[in-house]
Amino acid sequence: MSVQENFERAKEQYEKWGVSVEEAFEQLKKVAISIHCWQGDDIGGFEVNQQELSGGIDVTGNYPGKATTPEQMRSDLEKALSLIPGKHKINLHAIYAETDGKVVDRDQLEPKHFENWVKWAKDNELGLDFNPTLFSHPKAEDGLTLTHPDKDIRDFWIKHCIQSRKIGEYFGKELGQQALTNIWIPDGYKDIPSDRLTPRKRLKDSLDEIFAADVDESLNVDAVESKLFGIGSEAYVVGSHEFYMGYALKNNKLCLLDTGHYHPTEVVSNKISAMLLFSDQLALHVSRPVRWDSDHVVILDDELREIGLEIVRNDALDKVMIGLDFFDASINRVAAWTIGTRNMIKSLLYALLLPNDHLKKLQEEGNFTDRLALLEEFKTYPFGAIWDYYCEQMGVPSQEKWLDEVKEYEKNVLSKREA
Ligand code: RNT
Ligand code: ZN
Repeated sequence: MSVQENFERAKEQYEKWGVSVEEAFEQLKKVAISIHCWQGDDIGGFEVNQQELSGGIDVTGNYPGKATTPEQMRSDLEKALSLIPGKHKINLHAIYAETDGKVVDRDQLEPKHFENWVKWAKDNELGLDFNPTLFSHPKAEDGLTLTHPDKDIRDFWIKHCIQSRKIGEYFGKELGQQALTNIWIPDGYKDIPSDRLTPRKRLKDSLDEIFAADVDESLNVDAVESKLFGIGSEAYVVGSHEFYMGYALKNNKLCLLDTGHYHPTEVVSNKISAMLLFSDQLALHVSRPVRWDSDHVVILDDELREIGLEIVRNDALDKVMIGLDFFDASINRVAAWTIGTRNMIKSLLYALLLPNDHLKKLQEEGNFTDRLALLEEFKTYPFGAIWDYYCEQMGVPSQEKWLDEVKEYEKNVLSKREA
């Protein structure tokens, strides 16, 4: 049976529940996922004086063929994007600046250092998001940045964050699509602090200074990303969830929730409805923690499905900015992007195909038997047939056919790169 025939049959099954598959497609097409560039080069960046990765995050694996130049990275992204249905955004970090062989320190970065990215984004009809890079730098060697006791070091990073917001503003202006600039800092301590308050006060003051700089909010919106622990900051992270939740609510900033940044059994899916009652928007870093914040490639697991459901059934597709954050250097990196991003989109489609109003009603009526029974039965509905058809409609390969294209690309391009 053809993809089309399978689709027609599958569609009937969803339609008997009053679900419009076409309407689901229309909604899904409008969702832009913010695809993180750093899966492409193991968060190396293109700085002239490239530093080793620091900040308590780690990438493991040495699969050949990683991007070592901006041109290579853009070419790899284009390959991945050709295998992912929809129009999306690319999420850059400050270390991906192009400075023409000159050393430009982070506090001196400007929009002009991202001109090539903007041109490329225009050519490929992509939006861009941004992140200041407060790690992999001599001034972040002790794991402290915006909370550093040394004012000069704090000032350096404050300046970097202000410049970053201006770069986000430039993206928004050039691309006609608002950019999200997200601040994540590694600051924390390996062992039990004797003072938890002072660093947090300093973080609050640093953020106040950063956000005092004038940036057009219609072009750039700011987010702050919390964390529970990192390598070397196991006992205490200054920018905890409570810290940023309070800060964001009070200062009208977006909270960014990374799915790997909570206690192991704590889930982001359960936070979305709560947070959206108190703020208009929310940002996500969808990742997959395996026993720790390991940043494995996102798979279509229970939690990803639950995140999709929470966004869709709460009518929050335009309130939750969905970004990805994983980095696996043990597999083909173009495949990693493709797998993770396709899964994120799949989870939204899965959610769009459920009779969510009916399921809500069952709960209101206290009919927990039907609620459980249906939620379980829908797991084996012919979702794959709908997904395959969507992919073909959107001009990208269905099923695992994309893998052949990645293999071709590996043979013709990636394997020819110097190790
Ligand atoms: C680290 C944070 C942060 C980084 C990226 C590279 O734990 O998740 O978002 O992964 O900025
Ligand atoms: Zn993150």
